[in-house]
Amino acid sequence: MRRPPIEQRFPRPSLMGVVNVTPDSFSDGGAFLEPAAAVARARRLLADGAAIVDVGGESTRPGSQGVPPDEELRRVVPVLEELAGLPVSIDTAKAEVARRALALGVELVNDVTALRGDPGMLEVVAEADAYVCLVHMRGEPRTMQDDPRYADVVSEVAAFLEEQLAFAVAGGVREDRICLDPGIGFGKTVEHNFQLVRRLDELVALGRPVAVGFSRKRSLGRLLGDPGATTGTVAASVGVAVAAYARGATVLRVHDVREHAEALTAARAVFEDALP
Ligand code: HH2
Repeated sequence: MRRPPIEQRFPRPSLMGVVNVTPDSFSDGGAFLEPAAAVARARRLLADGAAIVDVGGESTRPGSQGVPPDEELRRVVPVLEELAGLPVSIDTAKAEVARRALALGVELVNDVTALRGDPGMLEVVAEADAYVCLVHMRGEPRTMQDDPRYADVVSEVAAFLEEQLAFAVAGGVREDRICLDPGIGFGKTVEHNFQLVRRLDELVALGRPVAVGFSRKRSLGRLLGDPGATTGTVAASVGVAVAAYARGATVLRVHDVREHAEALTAARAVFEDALP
């Protein structure tokens, strides 16, 4: 089966709904660890308007230690089996997990290490002709929030994503399978995160669709005045998603799909004269 270019598969704006099959994700850890709960969540998010649901079996929250491949597989495989035939992506940095997921019909690999985490990942993605999301992360989850510094966060993230895009294409991934993501919260301060959305046009200029995942992240809670916040509100998430869309984002990775779908339908009617 030949896939259409990613721009066709995900028109602007498209929603990626988050399904964390983990005990410890930062905003919903443990809520969907049972396969039946995760499957029900995924179906709900698709019914609410998600273009795809992103199933993940390992938390990448700041401080997270990671899990071995067999534990990650044990969490996600029963969920992917139940969701066969529906639009699903796999949130993993492990080639073995991606391979199993693609064999079960997943169409996109969402790799927060942008193909650097596992030397086998590039080949797995290329061979399956899968869509792939390349995400910027400074360091690794265990340490990434230890005083992150950049001379200019936007140009450094852009240079990194351009390099990983070239690496993927050189390794046999078609360019029109690839989207790029600045990795909100992955080794960034509150100011870095907002600057990346403010200057998102500099990432859009790389010529690939841009995904943004700001949903419920702690920078939103901190922005609203709680210096110890570990999550952000749904309303703040929706606000930043609309702003990211206005700055050129194509895919918004979110936990609360219905609220984002309503807000983005209204925003799109303004920006693109797109009445349903
Ligand atoms: N953020 C998280 C996980 N995967 N993928 C992309 N492309 N972009 C992101 O910003 C992104 C991501 C972290 O959020 P979440 O999955 O809700 O939490 P956890 O990693 O704790 O499971």
